[in-house]
Formats: sequence, C-alpha cells, structure tokens
Amino acid sequence: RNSRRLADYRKPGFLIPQIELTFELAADATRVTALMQVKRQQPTVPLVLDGQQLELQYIAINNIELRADQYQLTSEQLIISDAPAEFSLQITTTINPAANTALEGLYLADNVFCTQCEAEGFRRIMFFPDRPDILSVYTTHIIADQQQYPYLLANGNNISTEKLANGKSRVSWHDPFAKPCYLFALVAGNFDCLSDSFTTASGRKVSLQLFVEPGQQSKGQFAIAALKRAMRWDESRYNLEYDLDVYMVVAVDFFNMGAMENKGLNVFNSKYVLADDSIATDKDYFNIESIIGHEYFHNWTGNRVTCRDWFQLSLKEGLTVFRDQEFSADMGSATLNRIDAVKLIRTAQFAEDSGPMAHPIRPEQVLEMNNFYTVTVYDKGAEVIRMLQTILGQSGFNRGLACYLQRHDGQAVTCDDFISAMEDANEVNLQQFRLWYSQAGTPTVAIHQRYDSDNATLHLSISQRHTATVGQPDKQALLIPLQVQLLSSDRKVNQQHLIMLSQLTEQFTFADIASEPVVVWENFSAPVKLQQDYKLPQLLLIAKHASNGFARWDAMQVFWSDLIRQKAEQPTLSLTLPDDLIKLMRQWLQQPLSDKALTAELLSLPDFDTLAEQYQHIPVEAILCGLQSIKQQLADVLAAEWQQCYQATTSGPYHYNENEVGARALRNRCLNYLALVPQGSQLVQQHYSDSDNMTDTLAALTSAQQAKLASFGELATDFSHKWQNNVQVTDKYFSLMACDPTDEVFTHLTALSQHSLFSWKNPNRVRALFGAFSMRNPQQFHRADGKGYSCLAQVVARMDPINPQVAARLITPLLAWQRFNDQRRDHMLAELKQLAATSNLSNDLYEKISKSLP
Ligand code: BAL
Ligand code: ZN
Repeated sequence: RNSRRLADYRKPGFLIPQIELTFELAADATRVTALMQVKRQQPTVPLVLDGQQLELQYIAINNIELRADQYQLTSEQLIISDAPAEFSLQITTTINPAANTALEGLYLADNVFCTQCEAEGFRRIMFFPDRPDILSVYTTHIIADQQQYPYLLANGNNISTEKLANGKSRVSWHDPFAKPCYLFALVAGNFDCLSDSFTTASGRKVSLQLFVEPGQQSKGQFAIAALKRAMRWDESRYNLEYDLDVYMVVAVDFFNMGAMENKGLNVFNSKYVLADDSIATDKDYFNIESIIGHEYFHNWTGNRVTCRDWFQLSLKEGLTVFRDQEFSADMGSATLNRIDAVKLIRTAQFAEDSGPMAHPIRPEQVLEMNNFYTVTVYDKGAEVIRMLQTILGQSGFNRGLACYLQRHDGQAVTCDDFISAMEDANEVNLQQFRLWYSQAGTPTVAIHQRYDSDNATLHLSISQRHTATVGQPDKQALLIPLQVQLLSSDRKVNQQHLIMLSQLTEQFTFADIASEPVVVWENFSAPVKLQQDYKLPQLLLIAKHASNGFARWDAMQVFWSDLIRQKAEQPTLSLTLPDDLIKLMRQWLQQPLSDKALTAELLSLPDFDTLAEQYQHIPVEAILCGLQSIKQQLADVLAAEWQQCYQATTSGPYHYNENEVGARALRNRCLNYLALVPQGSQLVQQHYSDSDNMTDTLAALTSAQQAKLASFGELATDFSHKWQNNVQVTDKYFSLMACDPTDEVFTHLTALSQHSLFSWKNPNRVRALFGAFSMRNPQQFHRADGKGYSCLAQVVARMDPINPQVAARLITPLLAWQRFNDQRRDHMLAELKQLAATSNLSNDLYEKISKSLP
C-alpha cells in the first residue's frame, strides 16, 4: 500500500478556477454532471483526476466526447494524457448514496442526502483533482423530489429555485469564494428551519439558518444563540467578519465527525446541536458552543486561507482549536477550560505521542489521511499556537494573525507561511520554534533549584529531554516558554516570569529573592512533562496560594499521582492521607472558592488514563485499587463535610451559566463521594428524583454505578424507560451501561447492540456504546483475561467494512499493547494479529495495525 510523503509535494499540473455541478438526486443512482474550466500550469504533465466508486457515464473536452482510448480509467483515477492548455471538461458520473455507509462523499441516511468531503471524500462524488490547493468557484444545481426533499442546500448564496413539471424542484447556489473541494457541501432533506439574523460590525445583515429534524426546532435555540456569540467574538477579538449573505448549519444524526466547516453550509453531528434543559448536560451545552464556534472560526482560518496539502492540516485545525478555546474561556471559566484542555493533552495526546502512531503536528508520511485527524494535529497543534501567543503576547499574536490572513487571503498555504507571518509582523526570528512542527514526542523538562540565602539568589538549572519516537531517533532542543510564579511560604516572594528555554541544559539566576520560593508552573505553558521534586508542604503551598487556578489544581494532581505511584511500587503499602491535606480539603468544602467549578476540580482525583500515562508499563491493578482506596478514605474521613457542602451548595431551577455550572459540579462531586458512605444510597436516590436536568440525573446514576449501589439497576431502568424514544438520551444510556464496572457489562453490551435504536451504521450509536466501554471503563476493558480486548476487536472487525473511519478510531486503545504486562499484552497482540489477517482490511485500519505490530 502506498503512503504519501510531505517531501513529495508538487504544484498542481492544472487549475480549475470554475466548476458548475448538477446533481440529480436518487437514492441508489444519483447523477452528477460537472462542467469545469481547466487551465494547464505545468507543461507535458497529464491531467490526473481522482475518483473512487464512480460510474463514468460521459466525458467530453470542449463539448467533444472522448473516445475510450483518449483517457485511462483505474479504480482510483481518470487520466487524460494529452490535455490542451485551456479547455472545458464535462464529466457525468453516477453514484450510489444509499449504499454509502462509510459516510464519506455523498450519502443517504435517515432520508437525508448529505456530503462529507474532508479530507478526500470529493473523489467519491466526481472525478476531480482532490487536493486542497485547487481552488474553484462553485455553482451547484440540485434536482430532487420536492415532497421528499423540500430543502436542497449547497454552499454560498441561493441564486434560483424552480419547480419542475415532474414533482421535482431545481435549486441553484453560487459561492463566490474560490474554495478547495473538501469544503464543498450538499444537503437535501426535510427539516425544520430556525431563522435568525446577525448584523456584522460593518453593518451587513447575514441570514442565519439552522436546519434540524422535523419537530426538534426548540432544541436548536441554544446553538443559534451560540453562533451569534461566536460571530461577535471573532469581530471583537480579531476583527474578522462573516462574508456571505447566509450562514447555514444542518444537524444530521449520521456523521463521522463532530461537525464540518463547509463554506456557508456547516454540517453538524446532531449531538453537537440539539439541546434543551431536559436532555443536555452542562458539558453538552459547553461542547455545542465550542464546536459551533470552532466551525464558524474556520471561515477565516481554514476556508478563506486554506491548506496547501493535508500534511499542513494543523495550520487550520491547531489554530482553530486555539481560537475556539479562547472563545470558550471568554464565555465561561477560563481556568476550567484550561484544566480540561490539559487533561486531554496529558491523556490521549501524550499517549499518542509515545505510541506507534506518534507523529509531529505536521506529519510527514500518511497512508490514510483520515487517521491524522488526531489529538496531536488538533490539540497539540493548539498548544503550539498558544505558545506563540505566550511568546509574542496577545497583541503581537493578533498582529501576526492579521498579517497571515491579509497576506494569504484566497490562498492554500503552509504552516511555514503562518510562522513567517508571525515573524514578519513582530520582527522576531522563530526558526527554532518551527521545530515544534516537525518533531514528534513529548519533551520532559526538569527543574532543579538551589537557593543561596546569603546572596538572596535563586539558581535554576533547567534541562529538556527528548526521547526517540517512531522514525525520529534524534531530536533537537526546542524553544519552550515556561510561565512561572516564584512563591515563598512567607509570601515575601511573589513574582511572575516567562523563562524561555532554548538549549538542552540551561542555568537561570534570579536576584533579590528574599526567601526560598517554590517554582510554580502556570497554565501548562508548553506541551511538556514537567519534573520538579516537590514535597508535600510545597504542593500544599501551591494548592492554597498560587495565583493561577490551573497551578493549584495541578499541585493536587501531582500529590495524588505521587501517592498512587508509591502504591504501585509497593503493593503492600496501605495508603494514608496526610492530616494537612485533609485539613485543606476540609477548608475548601467548608468555604468553597468563588470559582466553584475549580473547587470541584481541586477535590477530584486524577482519572485512570491520566495516571496510566505516567508509567512506561501501566500498573492497571495498582492504579485502580489505589484510586478506589483513596476515594473511600476521603469519603469516610470527610463524610460530614461532603454532606455539609452538598447541602450548602443549593440549586434552583436549571440554568446554564458559569455560576450554576460550577455549583452543580461541586454538588455532584460531593454526591459522588457521599455515594460511598452509608447514608449515600438514599441521598443518590433523592438526587435522582429531585433532578430537573440531565447533569444532575447523570451524576446520580454514575455515582450509584461507581459505588455499586443496589439501587443502580432500578434507577437505570427508570431512566431508560423515560427516554426510550429520544436518541440523544439513549446514547447517554448506552454509555452509562457500557461503564458498568462489573462483569455484567458484557451482558449490557450484547443486549444494547440489539436495542431498537442501535444501528451499526450510525457512528454515534456505536461510539456511545463501544467507545464508552473501551475509553471509560478501565476495570472491564483492561480485564486481565482479555475479554474486554476481544469484545472491542470483534466490534472493530464488524465495523471496518461498514465504516472504516469509525473502526480505525475505535481500535486506538489496542495499539498501546507495549505498555501493559505480559498477560494483557499477549491478549492485545493476539487480537491485533487476528485483525491484521482479515481480508480486505481498510487502509485506515491497516495503517494503524501495521504500525503497532512488532
Ligand atoms: N475539518 C474537520 C472538522 C473540524 O475540525 O472542524
Ligand atoms: Zn476544525
């Protein structure tokens, strides 16, 4: 199988500045006619068009049909060797949207025709050079049965709507902005439409339209309000306005991704649109706002300025994740947002960066592009952008972004172009910083401090260490910004510094330091592992007094991680909790901070994945037992305080706002501990029956489940009956049952995969059930007998022929077999080898499995 390499990039041989498309929609034989204006750019090269699963009906150059010997047709390409310098090319193909369960290209699901073209789905719609550096102006005509498909949508502005004689209609769209084909979109179906409008800063009125399944109109209100907040925010933060007359968002239930930023016509997974107070959790509301923002922000960072090739994906994704994170931070608790982003980096991203699929944020070699929509490209990519902002300051960064967008508007460019704009706008040299784009792996930064009291001087010796990753044995020193606070216990020292690391080992000296401080790392200012030898008093000092909320939380995480490491190294050790620590937790419970969500985080233990990532070989039992034992002790020792805080943290009728989200988080954290003490069962039942919202309801259910309360079964049954006709909530029920920490989980998985709402063809259902099992149920997934691994491998094998993208995402936890003890490793390997031997394995799975196998 042929991988592609960044080093092999060549400029396109031909450009296609204009294209006119006509779709005659039919379930199993949609006819697509394309009329393209083609211009040669390179002499002598053939015109190579990509195309998969297409039936060629007609091909003509300048209106003259080509003979079969004038082109070459393979299963992947159509090649015209003697194409003229400038010509019109007409191609008609037929495709089968009803049979398209991979959900790439044009598919028909749930009576909705929908497209997904990123990264390389357009080649499943028509023959075209399917690469992001071919920018075309699109005109799209859609013809379909009017009753069945009352809405026929495509990118840009609507230019005409005609009723045809045969009960069909023909709707035409024109998008004046030249775009790559991955941003093409078409949707046809029956929807309820919510309409609104937005007036841009310069006074242009934009029509906003949100399309949802009929009857779901009220569940779209939050998304449309979030869209308006995002539009306003991009204007005030970056001076960026929307550019078309209409902005459309369509929610569909069958979708591989979270959402897609097609120009003027976003397609969203309904999970990230539909919400009301009865079905959505606080986290759902958060995700909707953040993803609505993300797709909107792509209009500039991704659409107006796009990627030259797919190796540059982080150019738009890292940057746009950074932008959505900044938006969310401004809309809610900035500290909480930072904590959540760091949790993701420290679990999934660190794991990816040390595993067989490790790649730099700008990968260099790809077999299946869909495998590179990763936490590395997206989230480490966002951390890299954040470092630029830290280094340049917010105004310097904004200047750089403005320069980048102005300089490259309407172009397809590279990550290097982005850095050059940052350099030019700020008159700095970022040559060393560029290494973040090419070097994979997580650096470890170690800080050793020496305090010279005679001279009131602090000496820091800081080193960065880089370990080899797949294909990258040697690494260079990176430019790493360390944002720190120097804080002494007598509070005589309280200073903030930005330390720039650029060498493998460096010394830094700080004068006039009146007493010995701790070095507090603020805000996770670089995606690295930081090593410092803190003792308990220092951690408590940080947790109590650091000015940065993230740093306070981080100190607690370090404490718990150290404690569990002791247990892992000495299994017979009985874990005891220091009095000072209990005292501090008691204080937080008696007098929560004004940021209650942060208080809840300060009182939470790290999860299994965060801890696991700190070990070369993951001690599964020690982590699980350690966590359970500490949690039980905390529940018992602080029982009265959990109860008191639970009662003091009142909740009125449900509202989604920062204060109430924080209060619910704290109250539900208390409940989670209280479920482990004798009076807990009654309290959990009461919490469930009193709840007027999904956050509290699920908190009661998960608390009962984790504490293995006898009442769990009854509550879960009540929940499933109550919501049996609602797919969004049924997904939550699937995930809940998949997290059953007992053996019973396998019975649930089997039964629920036969549930009337479950379908192997719907990625949301499969992820809700089996994604939750493999990612959020470490007790049963990592069983020593391998039953969890075998269950996942069977699901992956079943999914691959249906939807390879989903199958390849699900397999991720099995790829890390090297990190487990012999028994688990053998089971994982056996499953991987069996999958590898499957005939017709997709490229998606093949790439991951072959990289992982020894
Ligand atoms: N471009 C794929 C979906 C997203 O990142 O917005
Ligand atoms: Zn994106």
